[in-house]
Amino acid sequence: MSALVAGDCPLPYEPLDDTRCIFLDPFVSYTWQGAVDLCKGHLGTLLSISDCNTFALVYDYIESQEVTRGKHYWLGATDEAEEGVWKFTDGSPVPLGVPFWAAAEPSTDARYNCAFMHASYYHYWYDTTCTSKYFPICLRNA
Ligand SMILES: [Ca+2]
Repeated sequence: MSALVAGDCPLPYEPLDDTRCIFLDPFVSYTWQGAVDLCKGHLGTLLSISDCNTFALVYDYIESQEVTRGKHYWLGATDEAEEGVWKFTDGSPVPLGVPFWAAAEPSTDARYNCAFMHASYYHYWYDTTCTSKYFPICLRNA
């Protein structure tokens, strides 16, 4: 299978790999639910990462442009339904530990139920309040 090229992904998405498209908005920040809804509106899902390869691709995408660097991005991961049980918005389990989460993350703080990629710590994952406002990354299939 050949890699997707520009035009294979519906705007505002761009190719991420052979099958997936990515849309990152580095200009408007949202609450976690706001970011979930934004991605749904674009027929995608808020960033879901379940393997190292996808983490690396998204990392490289963020670092590839000056305007997208140095910002916190939401993951579509929450433990709102059950404290300590992290799930993506499609109900699939969120991987724990290295190389995804920062050391000692996620916290055991019951106020912190949404996960984001930390701008100044190699985009490692942290949990925080879902009403924080960070930037959205949506994924969808081409
Ligand atoms: Ca929590």
